Amino acid sequence: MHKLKEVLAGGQTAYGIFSALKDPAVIEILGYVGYDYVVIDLEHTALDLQMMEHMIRAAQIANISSIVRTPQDDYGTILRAVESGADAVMIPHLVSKQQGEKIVGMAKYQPIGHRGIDGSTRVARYGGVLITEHMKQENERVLVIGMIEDVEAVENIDEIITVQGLDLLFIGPSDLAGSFGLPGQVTHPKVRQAIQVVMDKSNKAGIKVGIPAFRPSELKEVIGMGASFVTTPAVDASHLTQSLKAHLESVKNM
Ligand code: 3PY
Ligand code: MG
Repeated sequence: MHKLKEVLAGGQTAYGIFSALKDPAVIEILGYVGYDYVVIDLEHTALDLQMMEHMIRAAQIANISSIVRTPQDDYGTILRAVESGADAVMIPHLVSKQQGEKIVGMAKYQPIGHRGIDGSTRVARYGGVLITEHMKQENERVLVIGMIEDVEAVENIDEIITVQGLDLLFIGPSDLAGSFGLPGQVTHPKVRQAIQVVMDKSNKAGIKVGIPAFRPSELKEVIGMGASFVTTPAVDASHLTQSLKAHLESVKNM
């Protein structure tokens, strides 16, 4: 069982981070410092699929679960992420039950979905495992995570949480705030209230929810709201920028 699944199954909070830095060494560092999972981001970066595969390989070496956030709900990226060995796929802008069924169908083999069958992929050990065994293992291993980050998704949450095979949800506060016409105001009461509704309904349905904690001060709050997995700091690239900026300022002021 990979680390994210194990931590969540144990009822503990899983700690992760979005990686925008496009480098397998960063993934190894994140694993070695003790993160449970990393989100390898294909939505907001120019990362190519071959480097994505090296980053997944690095995650396996450093015992950290790999989630690939795809640019959209497309078959080509979802399939190639799981075939490269991603432990989970995270699909942005999930807004309906129908779309949820579509993404589960792409990421999971039958009888849950209709993932394309090929036994020669990296995750199938390049043809080294029995295809039926491989399909069974993959349906146990791969997690499908839908992102809730639109007002429409909040409105449709009762239906979305009924999708069979949708394992987890992850809230995107930045886009959600934007969707409310409140860009940048992730802690606005309207946004916070919508997040609370999504968390309450999802948790009641047995679907655990993740969310970024943009500031360390938000961490306790989002866990109190019902989050089971968090990204903190939210993104490796922003963290590097801020810590280097603070360092440079402090040495210049010595
Ligand atoms: C968002 O906040 O919109 C995200 O996608 C995750 O940070
Ligand atoms: Mg987003």
